[in-house]
Amino acid sequence: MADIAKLMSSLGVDKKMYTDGVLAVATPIDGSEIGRAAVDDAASVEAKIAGAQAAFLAWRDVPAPRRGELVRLFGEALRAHKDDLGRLVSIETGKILSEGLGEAQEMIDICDFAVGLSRQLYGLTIASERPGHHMREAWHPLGVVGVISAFNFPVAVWSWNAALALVCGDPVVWKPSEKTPLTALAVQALFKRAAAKFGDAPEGLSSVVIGARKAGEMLVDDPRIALLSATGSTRMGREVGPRVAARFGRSLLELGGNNAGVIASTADLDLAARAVCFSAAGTAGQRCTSLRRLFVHEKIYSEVLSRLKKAYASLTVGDPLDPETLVGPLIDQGAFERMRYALDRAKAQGGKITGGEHVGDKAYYVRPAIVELAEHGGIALEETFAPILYVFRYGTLDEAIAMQNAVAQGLSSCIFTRDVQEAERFVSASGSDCGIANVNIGPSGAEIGGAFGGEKETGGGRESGSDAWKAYMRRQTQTVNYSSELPLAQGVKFDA
Ligand code: UN1
Repeated sequence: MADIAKLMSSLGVDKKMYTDGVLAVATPIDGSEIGRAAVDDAASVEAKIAGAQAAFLAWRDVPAPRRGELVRLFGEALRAHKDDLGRLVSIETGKILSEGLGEAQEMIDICDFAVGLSRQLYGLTIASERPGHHMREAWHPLGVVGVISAFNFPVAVWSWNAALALVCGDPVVWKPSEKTPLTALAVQALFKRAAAKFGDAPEGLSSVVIGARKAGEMLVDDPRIALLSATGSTRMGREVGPRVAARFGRSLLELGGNNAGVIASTADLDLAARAVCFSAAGTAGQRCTSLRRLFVHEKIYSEVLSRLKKAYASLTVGDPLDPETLVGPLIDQGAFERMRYALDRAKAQGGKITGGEHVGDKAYYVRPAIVELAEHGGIALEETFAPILYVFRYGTLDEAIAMQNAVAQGLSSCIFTRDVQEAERFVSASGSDCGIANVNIGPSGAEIGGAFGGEKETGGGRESGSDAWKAYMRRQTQTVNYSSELPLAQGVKFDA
């Protein structure tokens, strides 16, 4: 693809890095090869971890607002190259151009957030029970952060981690998905430019390791990786979590989702149908926040289904770089086969399937599928990374909430209603059990300002906004005695 050489050169990537290696990279647009990335061997992963650790020793003493300046410069580089990076994301992942650009924008947003944060890494002051003492809580840099990211948000999820980690004083070693190394190399090149502008950023502050499982395992097992942030399947998290815990490292897991929506009888059906289309069919169902299960009130079930089927029929499936396209290809053959498998199982469960066909004969384009199921169970309880929407009827809101919560995952959720009681009930303590609960918007497409992540098998981690930064720092409780007495806490006497 001629485009690639131009994009990579404008983004500043050395040609050798992506043409001379052994890792073949294909675009899901037509399956053609777009690069051969150089792969890190064990010695080079080791060198990058050691480099990051050395960088940590210097970076932790740089004042946080100054660290923020580096992230500001990086955000500027992203702004200047948003179009090229967004296009590269589309080519490497198959998401439509508008979403590729959105991903680059999400990186810019988190950089802005982190720059402000660099002056707000606040701790508490705490009242001491002892005279002449004060207590406070300080947040210190934690150490090297390892990031393992997935193909579907190949660069934004890294940036959520990296922007926060860098202002918190932590270097980052990044292992991107083997399916999307080119965007990682491009982002690393942009970071290098920002670091050069910054002037005295230590070498090793940000590095990328390209490779298979072994490279990821080295990050998981290395005690110098103070925090391992991993995004991917629950199966991956089940391995990573205990291994990091075994060395008492910290992990931040963002794993599977099986996100649901409830359409109540009072909902604005037009708005709900549009939101469902974006969150279930958009990104070809390959967001961890994609809508996968829909509970529709029985009174409006037929109306909603006919609207959805009509809207689905008009979705343009095709080349993600074409501005008319709304649904690009699945990432690869494996994804396509998993979709087929899920639809076969749904059929065996008595599901009524609309859509889901293979479109064209090159690559893995599919029509998004709607599957009407009578019973909530079986394949609908599993996350299939494809545009399949399972639809169910419900009678009472309690019933809908119970079904929506009756899966192993707990990432995102939503309700469509104009009834304030229903909306509040859904987001209450006994409502949705997910990390994200929305009213009158779909479960996907979160802004960076909130904490992102979920409960249960989603892994419990929180990234991005709010106080997610605390995971990247160590908390220190300090008690300072500024008197000449030595009173002991809890009134203990010990007169030696
Ligand atoms: C992911 O799919 O791993 O909320 C991240 C969203 C995006 C991030 C998705 N902002 O859909």
